[in-house]
Amino acid sequence: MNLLEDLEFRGLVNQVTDAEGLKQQLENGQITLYCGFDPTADSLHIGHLLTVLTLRRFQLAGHKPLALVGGATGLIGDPSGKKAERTLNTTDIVQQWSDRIKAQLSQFLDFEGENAAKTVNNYDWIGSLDVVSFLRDVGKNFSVNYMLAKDSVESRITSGISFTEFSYMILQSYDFLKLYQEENCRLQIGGSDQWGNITAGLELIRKSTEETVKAFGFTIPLVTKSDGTKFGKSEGGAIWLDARKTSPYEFYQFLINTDDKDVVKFLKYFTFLTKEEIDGLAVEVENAPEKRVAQRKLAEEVTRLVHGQESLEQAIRISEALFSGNIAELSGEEIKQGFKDVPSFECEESEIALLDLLIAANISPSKRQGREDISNGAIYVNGTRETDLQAVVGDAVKIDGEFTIIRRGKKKYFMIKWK
Ligand code: 383
Repeated sequence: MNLLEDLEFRGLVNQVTDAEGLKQQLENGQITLYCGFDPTADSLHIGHLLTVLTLRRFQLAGHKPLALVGGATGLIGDPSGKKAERTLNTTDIVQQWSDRIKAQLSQFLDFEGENAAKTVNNYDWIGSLDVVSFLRDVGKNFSVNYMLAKDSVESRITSGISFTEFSYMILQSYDFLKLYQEENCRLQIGGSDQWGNITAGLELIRKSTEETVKAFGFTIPLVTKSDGTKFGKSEGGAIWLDARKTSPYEFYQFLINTDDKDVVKFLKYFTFLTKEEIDGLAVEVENAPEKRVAQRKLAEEVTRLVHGQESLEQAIRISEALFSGNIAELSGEEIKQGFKDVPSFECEESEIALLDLLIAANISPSKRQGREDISNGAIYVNGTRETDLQAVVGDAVKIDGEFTIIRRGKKKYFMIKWK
C-alpha cells in the first residue's frame, strides 16, 4: 500500500483540493508538508493526536513534515468551529504554551535523516509584520466577500465576530505562502475544521506567485463516536497528552473503554498496526467481544506511543491491580495514579483502629454498620480482607509510608493519606 492508499484504508481522507494532482506529486518524490497547532492550552489533547500522527505517516512514507506552532495565531484565536469569540491570552502565557506544544509535537516526529522534520513558529514572521505591509501586501489579496462566505465567519455573523478573529484566516494563509516560498512546502493538512483556512491559503499562493507549481490542501475527518457523544472527553474533562494533566493510567483507561463499535476505526486512526493486524483484531471484536482484545491492543499501542513503554507497563499494572484487588504490590506513585479520583481521607494519627477509621473517613455510615461491614468480610485493607473488629491500621499497611487503600464491598475504594 502506498501512503494515499494507507490513508484511505484508515479513513483519514476527508477532503483533498486536487486528489489526482496530489497523488502525482507524492509519487514524484519527497514533498514538504505542514500542519499548524495553536497554543491555546499548555498541552495538546487527544483530538490533536490524529493530525500529529498523520504528519508522522507522511514522514514514514518519506516526506518532510513541518510542525508549526502558532505563536502569533495563538494570540489571535481561530474562529473555525468555535461558536463564540475567544478571550485573549497574554503574550507571556502564549509564549510559555508555545514551548510546551513544540516539545510535545517533537516527540512524534523524527528530526534526523534526509526528510528530517522541523518545527517552526509563525511568530517569527508574523510578529514583526507591520500593519501597512500587512494590509498592502497580504490583505489586498482577500476580498471581504470571499471571507464572509467561509464557514468560520458565516456561522458567526449573527452571534458576532471581532475584526481580530475575522482576520485570522489571512494570517494562516500568509503562513502557507511563507512556507511555500521559504521551505518549498507544497501541502497543508489539518482537521476538517481547517478546510476554510487551508483553501484560503491556496488562494493567496495562487494570487501571489506566478509559478504554476501547485500546492495542495488535505483534511482528515473529525473523530466521532458511534454513541454521538464527543470524542476525547472523560468525566474529568479533556484527555491531554501531558502526563501531568492526564496520567498514563487514565489515558490507558480512556482507550480501553472504547466501544466495540468504535474500536476498529480508532485502531486505524491512532495506531501504526498494519491492515492485516487490524483486520485480525476486527475478527476478534466480531467473535469474542467480551475478551476486549482489540481495546487492549489499542490502549497499549497508543499509550506506548504517547507515554513510552515504562508508563504503559505501569498503567497495565495499575489496571490489573484494581481489577484483581491486589493493590499491595503497587508503588506509591502507581497508587497516586490509580486512585486519583477516589474519596480520600487525611489521617492525623500514625495509626488508628480500623473501626474508627471507617467512621472518620466516611467509609461506613455508622459504627454499627462499620462493625457489620468488618464481620461480614466487606472490608479490605490494601486488597486483603480484614474481619478482625480489633484490627489497627498503621505502619504495616502504609504503601511507601504514604497511603493505605480501603475497599468496602466489591468496588468502593477509599484512599487514606498519612501525615
Ligand atoms: C495556525 C497557523 C497555521 C496553520 C494552522 C494553525 C492552527 C489552526 C487551528 N488548529 C487547531 C488547534 O490549533 O486552530 N488554525 O487546536 C487544531 N489543529 C489540529 C487539526 C485540528 C484543529 O491543531 O482539526 C485538530 O488538531 O487541524 O482543530 O499556519
